[in-house]
Amino acid sequence: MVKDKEYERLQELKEKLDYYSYLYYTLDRPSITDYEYDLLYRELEKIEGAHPEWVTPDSPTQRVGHKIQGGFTKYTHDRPMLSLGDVFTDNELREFDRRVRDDLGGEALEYVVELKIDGLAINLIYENGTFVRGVTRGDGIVGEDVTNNVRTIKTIPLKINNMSPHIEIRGEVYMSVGAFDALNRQREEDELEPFANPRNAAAGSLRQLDPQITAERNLSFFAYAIGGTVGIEINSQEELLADLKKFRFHVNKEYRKFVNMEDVIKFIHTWDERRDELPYATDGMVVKVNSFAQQARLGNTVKIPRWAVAYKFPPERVVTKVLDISVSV
Ligand code: NMN
Repeated sequence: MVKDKEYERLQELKEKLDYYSYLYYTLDRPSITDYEYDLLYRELEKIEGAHPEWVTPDSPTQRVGHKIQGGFTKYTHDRPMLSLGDVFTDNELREFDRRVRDDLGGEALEYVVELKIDGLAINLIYENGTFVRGVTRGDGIVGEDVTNNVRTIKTIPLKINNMSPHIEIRGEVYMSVGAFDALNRQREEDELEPFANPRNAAAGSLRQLDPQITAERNLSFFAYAIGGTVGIEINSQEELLADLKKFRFHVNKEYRKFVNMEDVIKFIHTWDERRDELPYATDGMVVKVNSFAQQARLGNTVKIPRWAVAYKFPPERVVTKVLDISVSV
């Protein structure tokens, strides 16, 4: 009887701590003090210490697990993780728009435009509301199972508000500018080669065999897509982003919906000018046809979807000054 109560308390603590972490890390809106959180955490550790058989990988105490022996195993994605076709100019965006409209027989459509975060794509699998696996994109068909490292990322929920027996959530693991600068400062102090950019740093950090190192690297996650699922009906990208938020994922808030390409182009240029203000690196913007029914009709080529395109920002302008004399080459 007492044991049952203790077990119930353990479940309650796991849920509460996961929820408080979500408020704290994903929404940036904690509802309890760190002191209160730490007391609950310690209570959970105590119960788990007395009952090691009750410790499960979805416990908040298990975010940092053991070292992986012998490298990562391969995992085949249920649905391929396609890459996006790149465009570099406004006219290429207009061409994309013309082709999409032609293929849809001239019917009305909407575009959802999102920032393209410069990190690495990952596939997260949840079963009955619990995180079970995290896999890198790899070649799009087969990726590497980096579950133990993914679990260390605080904005990746261990429990979600969706009880589908199988759901794949896709998004970007990235390193914020703050975390990247701190990491490189530390590496310079330790006389190690600094990382060239936040994407390399994120990729290197996610592929560590020791999750402790990944945990220290302070990675983050934005969700933006869905892969194979069972029993979920979502009709558009806009609806998907709203649902991902409800499930407890961190969704980048800068996305907008448009009905014509000229407005998309203006929006993209606004961000090209302002992207230095963002606390994470971006390398472009993604334009997606909003309706999933229209996406399905447009279909995919072997490698890329025909309903989305990535506009790549030109490389950031670097001003070189030598002894106060501007040098032009
Ligand atoms: O490793 P975790 O459990 O995420 O905690 C790290 C730090 O963050 C701790 O100092 C903890 O107190 C704090 N934290 C606070 C809350 C809160 O709701 N006040 C939630 C998650 C973590």
